[in-house]
Amino acid sequence: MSDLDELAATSLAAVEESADEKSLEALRVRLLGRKGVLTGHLKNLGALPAEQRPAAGQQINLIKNRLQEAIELRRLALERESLDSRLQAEKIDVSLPGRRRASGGLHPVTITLDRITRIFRAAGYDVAEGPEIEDEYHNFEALNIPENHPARAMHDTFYVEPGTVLRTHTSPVQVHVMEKGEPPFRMICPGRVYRCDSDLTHTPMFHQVEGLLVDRNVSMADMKGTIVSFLRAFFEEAVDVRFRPSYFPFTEPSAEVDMTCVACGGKGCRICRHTGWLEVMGCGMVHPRVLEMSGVDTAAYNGFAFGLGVERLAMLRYQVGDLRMFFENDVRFLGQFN
Ligand code: 2NL
Repeated sequence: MSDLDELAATSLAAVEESADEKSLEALRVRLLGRKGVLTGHLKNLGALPAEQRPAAGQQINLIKNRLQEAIELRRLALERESLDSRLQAEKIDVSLPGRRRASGGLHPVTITLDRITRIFRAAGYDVAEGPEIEDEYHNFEALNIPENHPARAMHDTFYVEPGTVLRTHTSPVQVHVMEKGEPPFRMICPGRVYRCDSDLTHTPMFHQVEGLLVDRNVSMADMKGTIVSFLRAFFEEAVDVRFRPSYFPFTEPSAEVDMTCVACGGKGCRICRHTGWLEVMGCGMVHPRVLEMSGVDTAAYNGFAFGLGVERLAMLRYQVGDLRMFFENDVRFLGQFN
């Protein structure tokens, strides 16, 4: 009888100590299974003296029932524990904010192109585009750039094949428009242009916007007013503008356009090389030969044109000191413009 009491005590302790459902089940089989310890005791009842059998049988059955109950309770507890720890491990905080996908943005050159385009559209200009590969006629001849002009030299122009070039300016687009249409023309031509030139301040590809206005009785004053208004709109400042005589084969007269240095306000600094002025574009009255070659009646019409470098204007507006920043595509640089 005391053997049975001890068996009950150690078995109950083992049930309480079993750490998981698998070892608890192994323990159950060992104690209560068909070949288990308790079953063994029941089978051995016959070996006891007849007067001891009922009490012993009763006690074995009592222990069996208590163990069964304890095992079931322990099983439920372990089940609950493992469910709790799974729930804990798989817990998600549905109130956390979502992970945002970093959004891209426009390149500063694109932003600047859009800005220039918007200003001229508002003034009634059309936007024209054309191919980056051109024939020499449209890139040079039609713009009054003769065969032996320095701009034609191999070192400035990328030749695709003899007679075919990567456009060195967007003027050929304007030539195409004039060839096809009838005046008046009011257009800007934005786009990539190519020059075989590469150093600190020149890249083999850059962006240009050229403008052309052809109508009756167009004057230098119209050109100056247009350019001054554009620069003030673009820089959002009451900048001063001056026109310096210059030379382009496709305009006569021609001028370089300077404006108040945006960095020092005209006082003189490193950016404007202590002149107070920045050169920002070129312009002129369209050479009559250029109009004639494209089929415009020069007895009735004349016009003005201008050309500007987009990267240069972007550098001045955003105070970027190095042209190469626009072409390295470092996202830490690009990300600052949106
Ligand atoms: C500059 C100077 C200029 C033009 C471009 C032009 C176009 C036609 C006819 C006449 Cl179709 N002229 N374009 C005129 C004057 C100057 O660009 O320094 N650009 C960066």
